[in-house]
Amino acid sequence: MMSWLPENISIEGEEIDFLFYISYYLTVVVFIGVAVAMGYFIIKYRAKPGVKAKYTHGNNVLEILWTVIPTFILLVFILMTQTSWAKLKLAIPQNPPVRVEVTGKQFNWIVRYPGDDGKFGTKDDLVLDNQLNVPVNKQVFIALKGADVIHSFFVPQARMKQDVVPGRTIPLWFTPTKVGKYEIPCAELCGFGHSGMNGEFIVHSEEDYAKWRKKAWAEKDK
Ligand SMILES: [Cu+2]
Repeated sequence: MMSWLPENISIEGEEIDFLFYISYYLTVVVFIGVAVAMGYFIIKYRAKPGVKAKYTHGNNVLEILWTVIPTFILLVFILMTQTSWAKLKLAIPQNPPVRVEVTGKQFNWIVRYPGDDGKFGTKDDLVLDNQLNVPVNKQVFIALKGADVIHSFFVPQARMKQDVVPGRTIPLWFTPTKVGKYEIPCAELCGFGHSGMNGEFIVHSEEDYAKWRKKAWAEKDK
């Protein structure tokens, strides 16, 4: 399928792309159909000398049709989207291999990694500004928190976007499949520094991830 989006780099993103493209192409078809029909009627029924326009009170059959058809399409979309929604938003993985805590704060993403004990809030936690390091092909679970106002955590390539709300911890999870460096722009206007609020999402190979962990914790203990 022709792609207009940057390459997807997550397993879960494939489903989202699929849904996106269905609604996108359907919209394109309807848009072209409407534009062509409108052009045709504009020319066909243009003002002609001696021809008076017919006044119409409406057409019940048409009214019902253009209510029922879009309703039907919308219902099909809801049903199709529902499985993905339920999977991503309700079936939260219980034992994800990678866990991090990301806090949106004017105007940074504060990333907290648990140390080898796997627990947050202990002495061996590592805290980095604007840098989320993960290994490739592993489920990544992010607990999203907000320190001040509403932000939105966005990794366009992974097709993941989630509002960050102060006072709440919101789960987000996905499985990156491609090694590389990507961006985490804030996608919710959050103040004067919003445009510069941008983190790095770094997907390492398994080997590089182990190396990164070793180095990062060694530097932290210095
Ligand atoms: Cu922002």
